[in-house]
Amino acid sequence: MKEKEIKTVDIPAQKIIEKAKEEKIEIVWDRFEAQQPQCGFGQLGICCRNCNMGPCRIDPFGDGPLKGVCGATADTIVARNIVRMIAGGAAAHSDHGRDIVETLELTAAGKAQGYEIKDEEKLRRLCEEYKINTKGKDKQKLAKELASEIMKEYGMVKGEIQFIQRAPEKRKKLWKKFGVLPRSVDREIVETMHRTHIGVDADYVNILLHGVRTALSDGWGGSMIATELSDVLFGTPVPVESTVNLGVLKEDMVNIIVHGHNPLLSEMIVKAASDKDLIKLAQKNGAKGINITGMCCTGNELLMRKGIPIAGNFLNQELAIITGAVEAMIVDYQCIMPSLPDVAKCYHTKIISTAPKAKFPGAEHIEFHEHKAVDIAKEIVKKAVENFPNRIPEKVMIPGKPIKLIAGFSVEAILKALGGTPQPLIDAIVAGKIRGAAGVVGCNNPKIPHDYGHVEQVKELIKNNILVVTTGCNAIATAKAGLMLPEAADLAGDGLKEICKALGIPPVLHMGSCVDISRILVLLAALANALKVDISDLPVAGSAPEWMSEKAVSIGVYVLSSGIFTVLGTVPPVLGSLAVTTLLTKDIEGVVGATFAVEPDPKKGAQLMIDHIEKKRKALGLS
Ligand code: SF4
Ligand code: MSK
Repeated sequence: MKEKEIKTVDIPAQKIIEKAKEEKIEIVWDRFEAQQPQCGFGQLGICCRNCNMGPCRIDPFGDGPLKGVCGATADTIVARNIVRMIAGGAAAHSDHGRDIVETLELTAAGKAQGYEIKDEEKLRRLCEEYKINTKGKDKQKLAKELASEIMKEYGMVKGEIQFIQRAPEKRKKLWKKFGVLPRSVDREIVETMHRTHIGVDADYVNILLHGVRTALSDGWGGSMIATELSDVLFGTPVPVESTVNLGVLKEDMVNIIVHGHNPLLSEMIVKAASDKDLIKLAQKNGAKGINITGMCCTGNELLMRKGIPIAGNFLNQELAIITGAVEAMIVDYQCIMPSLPDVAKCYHTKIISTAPKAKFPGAEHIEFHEHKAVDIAKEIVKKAVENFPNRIPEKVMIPGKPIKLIAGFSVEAILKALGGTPQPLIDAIVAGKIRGAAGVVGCNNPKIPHDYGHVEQVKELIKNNILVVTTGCNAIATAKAGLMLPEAADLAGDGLKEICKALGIPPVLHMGSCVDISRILVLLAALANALKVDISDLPVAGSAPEWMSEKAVSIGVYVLSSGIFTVLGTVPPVLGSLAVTTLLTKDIEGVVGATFAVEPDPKKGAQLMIDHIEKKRKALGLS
């Protein structure tokens, strides 16, 4: 098929890839090609660098060594490697969450410039969950107490993390039975690093069970904290219209792209961009104004709450610079290619890093601090505005027109669209108009044509009357393909089409950034609780057609461990151990009630999800 042979199905991106070729700019696909053939030991997960007697590698054909110097087998090595990936991903999400908690604390103390508590109702609801007495207390006092309670979740000394209580009773009992209830966020990550040290845990089942516990501390812990407290600070998303693709850049404006994952600075950048003096300066410099756009999940955060247009997902980041129209790309952390400053050198674009924990050689660093967030944001926007006259008009190419979309489907917004309860959704599922729901999420990966896996799989699902909820790079990919418009219901099967038209919603609902997969967990827990069943009984499935990051590994494992069958579009590095592969794709069903499947073909992957959903419907006695 033609799509499989090209680098991307994103048409504006194709034009910029051509431009990169003409201008001899090295981009991600060139480096991917230069890496071929990639290391077979690494692909199978059977190399170990956990101590200096190594590195060791296991011969997958059985002709060479079957054990590392210490005696570790392929099973041990593969299990250790994959849980270290989980720990990396859980750490990234959860540390992001911790940054939000700290800002909430500073906001409560009046020490965070420009921040306020936007969603007091959610703040009060969360306080009640944490058993904080809310009577007679103002939002400042409550925010202080909540931040202090939530901060304890990171290194708690007793009990389990609070949000785990949101899961259905059956699920909690199961997690307890298998000893995987997460005790605190940091503890599980630290214990993963301990267990995988030379000479500690060598039992692959025991190691993987701890991987489950670590991933749960992310999904029902760090990520959920990041989502909930971002809503408290910046507002809970409601449906909002916007636009997407590289065409959101404007030829006559100062273009600023905010990229990464954390909304703390980018929210302030949006504020700073409406500063009258900065707009005047932009006009003085020959631009009509200042155009803020997003990239990856920082983009998703701003899109969800403010309707800020989004320029693209993970594999669009270098291409955005190659348009020649970007005055500054402001980055925080996660999924930021270290190649950006090299690409930017060929244009006038400034790459500005802002997080003390994420610096990039060749980028300018302007450190972000909450106590003078607005001042810093203005300083950064000013740099971009002053850079506009340096733009080289002959190098500018904005490829095509943006696509419209509707985003902003928080759990609260979905329930509101349904009239306040999940019952209409349940009724539609029971009646068979909607066969079930699928969460399709995750990154881009040059191993798969950019966006092809996402778009084809989602189209196939909605065609078969499966409602799709999405976050992260899948959300951006499907939006670019026009699937986030109510009109896209015409591509859905008759039942889903009827429901979408009645509610005026698209068949693909944008639920936010990567940490917002926690919203999907909350929604599923609400559905399972309403039906008095476990999440694993619901006609739902998950998928990550183009995943690449460690965060995606953690997500995959907490989604699976929450009882959701999950299809992966790229192969995780576990095939070097038959035991680990069998456990993850088969035997784990007996533990968490779900398995992983690996299917690079997105349509076949969709079929696996559809079959699973139909199996679950049958088990529930639905037609
Ligand atoms: Fe080799 Fe064992 Fe050291 Fe790993 S921990 S590098 S397998 S000796
Ligand atoms: S941005 S983690 S590439 S989804 Fe959240 Fe996209 Fe994956 Fe990053």
